[in-house]
Amino acid sequence: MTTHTTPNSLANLFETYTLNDTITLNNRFLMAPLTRCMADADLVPTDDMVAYYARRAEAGLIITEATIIRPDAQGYPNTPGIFTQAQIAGWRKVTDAVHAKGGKIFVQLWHTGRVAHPHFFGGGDVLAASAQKIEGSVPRMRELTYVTPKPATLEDIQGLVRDYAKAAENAIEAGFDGVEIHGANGYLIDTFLHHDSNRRTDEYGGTPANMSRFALEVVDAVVARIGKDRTGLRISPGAYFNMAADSRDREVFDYFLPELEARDIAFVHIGIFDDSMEFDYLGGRASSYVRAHYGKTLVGVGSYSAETASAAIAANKFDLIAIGRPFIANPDYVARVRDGVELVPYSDEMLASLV
Ligand code: FNR
Ligand code: 8K6
Repeated sequence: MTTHTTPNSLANLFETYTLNDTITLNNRFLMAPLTRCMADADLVPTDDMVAYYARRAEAGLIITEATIIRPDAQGYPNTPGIFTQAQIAGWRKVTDAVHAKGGKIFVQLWHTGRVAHPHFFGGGDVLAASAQKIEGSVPRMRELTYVTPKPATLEDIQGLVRDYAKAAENAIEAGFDGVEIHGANGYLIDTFLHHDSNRRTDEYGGTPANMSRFALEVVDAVVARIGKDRTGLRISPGAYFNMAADSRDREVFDYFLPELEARDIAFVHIGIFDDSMEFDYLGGRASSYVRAHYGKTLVGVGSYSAETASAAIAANKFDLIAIGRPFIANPDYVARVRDGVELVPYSDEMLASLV
């Protein structure tokens, strides 16, 4: 039998990391949020999902698949929710199973904004910053073409902020260690942060401070409800998914990042698929741009291997690494890296079942 050992060069990934006074992680690996569309018809996590997350409990922190905060947040089939008692009870089984194995788990709080589809919530408005629709249709349900969203009114905005805070409270009731607010990838919060999707002329549009207002209100409301130590945020300063780039977005994030830093939340996490992607208006990679403008815990992600992540952390490019597709292919990803065992390569066909 071959004995495997962790290559010395990867040792930094296995150091503990103190996020804050409340939470210390066993290692530097996050399981990235990964939508799997496997919740039941009531958007309740299933027993298969309990087992799926428990198998990955060795990650320093699991971020769950994006989880909707209320019915009109839904844009994909069978994505779990966290707004009914049955959903909270379903998630309680997941958090208990992960905690029993010594793991930690945050839920990713999601409203898909203009990527929502009325099919999933019995008709009604799709809310976003402005009436700028995206082209295309729902994955796996191509007959559902995206619709023109309704610009959220001031009353809608207040209701949304309340519902993010309520979802965070539900997350604590479900046993989560905290929440990651999904502010990335072109979904609701991100529609306020980019010029492509935000054409407002009121106090939520037009200037960097106004365009940052909704995101900061959500962060503040969640922090007020569950505490800053239990609140993380994912952002995409570089538009790459469900969004067109606009060089003026740079000024928005130049304003937004120091505001976030002052709030001292648990971490900021980049939303991107490949961190080697460069954005002219950010002067390079999204992660390098955020590192230069945000001085607290930063989670990198996007086509990293353990080797490239370890080198990036050693070079102080970010503090923690989130691993997505390799974690789908290898439930025991952390053990394999630690023991120097070869990884199973990811393929899209693996999305058909929860392993
Ligand atoms: C994702 N990603 C993602 N991101 C997010 O913020 N919330 C989500 O629910 C999902 N869902 C999701 C599903 C699937 C099938 C994939 C492949 C990706 C993005 C993910 O968190 C990560 O940023 C990318 O996968 C890049 O990391 P890797 O896979 O290169 O390690
Ligand atoms: C029905 C599946 C729903 C998945 C939802 C969100 C994540 C989608 C991930 C699929 C991969 C898409 C890659 C797009 C990257 C764009 C990079 C320019």
